[in-house]
This record gives sequence, C-alpha cells and structure tokens, in this order.
Amino acid sequence: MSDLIFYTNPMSRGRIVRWMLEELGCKYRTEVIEYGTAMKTEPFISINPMGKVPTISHLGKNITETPAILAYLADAFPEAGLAPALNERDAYYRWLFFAAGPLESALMNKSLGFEVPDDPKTQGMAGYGNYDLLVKVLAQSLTGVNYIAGEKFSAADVYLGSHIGWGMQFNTLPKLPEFEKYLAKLNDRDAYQRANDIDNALMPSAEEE
Ligand SMILES: N[C@@H](CCC(=O)N[C@@H](CS)C(=O)NCC(=O)O)C(=O)O
Repeated sequence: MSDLIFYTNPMSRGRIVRWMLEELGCKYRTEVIEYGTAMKTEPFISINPMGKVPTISHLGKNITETPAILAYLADAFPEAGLAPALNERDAYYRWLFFAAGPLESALMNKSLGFEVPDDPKTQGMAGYGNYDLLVKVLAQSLTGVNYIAGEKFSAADVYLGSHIGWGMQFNTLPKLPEFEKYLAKLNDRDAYQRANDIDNALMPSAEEE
C-alpha cells in the first residue's frame, strides 16, 4: 500500500496527479501537506526541497513536478496504457512539454497581467512567442482530434486538459469551442470525477478556515 505515497493539498496542482492516479487505478496513500510551515520545513523539504506539492514517493524514489510525475506514473504502470508506445510518442512528448513550459508560463503571465512586448526579438526569446499565437496553435491542435496524442487518451490529456480547464475557469484562456469540446470529453471520465470527489472532500470546511 505505501509503495506509493502521494503528497498533496486539495487546493493545488495535486488535483492533476490525483486524476492520473485514479486513471491508473493503482493503490496509493495520500498525505495532505498544509501550506506554510509544514510544506517548507523538515521532513517534507527532504522529499521536495522546493517545499511544494504535488510530490510522490514510489519505491523509495521521490518525484516532483506535475508533468514529470505524470510521465513517470504512465511508465511505472504500463498496464494502464496511459503512454503510447516509445516509437509513437511524438505528439505525447510534444504536448506534455508544451503544456509544462509555454502554456503554463503564458497562463501564469496572463494572470499576473504581464504581456510579452510586441517586438519580434522579445517574442523570439519568449518560449511561447505571444499569448495570441499560443491560443491559436492550441485551438488548432485540438481541432478534429479525439485526444492530444492520438486516438487514445493518455497522460498528456490529463496534464493539458487540466491546464485548459483551469485556464477557462480562471479566465486566463478564452472559452473557445475547441477547448470546451475537448474538456467535455475529459471531464466525463469516471477517474476525473472520482478524483475531484476525493479532493473536494479534503477541502477545509468554511468553519475550519
Ligand atoms: N512546477 C511544480 C509547481 C508546484 C507548485 O507550485 N505547487 C504549489 C501549489 S499548486 C505549491 O505547492 N505552493 C506552495 C508554496 O510554494 O508555498 C509542478 O508542476 O508541480
């Protein structure tokens, strides 16, 4: 049971990892780490020196960074079929890393009110170029496909779909029909709903806050 420990907080990117764990159907133990001192001191900072969640420990190894955790889990539990075969991972890696780098930074900058200046040199240095380009490419990539890495649902959908869902919820992404259609399919999954129910039940109640 404790081969796999999941350190999380229900108000965090840990929700993405929970969804992945529920997709895998593997056994895991959850440890909720409270924000503040518990996250920034021992024993947790020996597990994740950034003092952040999510983090997993599997067979004695600690893995941090949500997309790395997802890629690791997809390979550690191959029977779940959440990573394509090695020779078919072009789109899988591309979109997993696109979401981890360009997309995440663009959405964070959007929420902070930062825009990459309208200057070709600066946009050439910025990994996502500019926000409009990023949104256009993402919407195009979701047109006429079932899942982002091919015909089969994969860990890349868990990660990309989570960012798109949060982006639309927090208004850092427009509610485009391409995004809505993609999300509707993902949000309908039993594992997604189960994961949300578990994390919602872990949320502090209003009285506790
Ligand atoms: N790059 C990390 C980011 C992790 C992260 O920033 N987690 C936030 C919650 S979503 C956190 O733990 N913040 C608490 C803090 O830094 O004090 C990932 O993708 O997992």
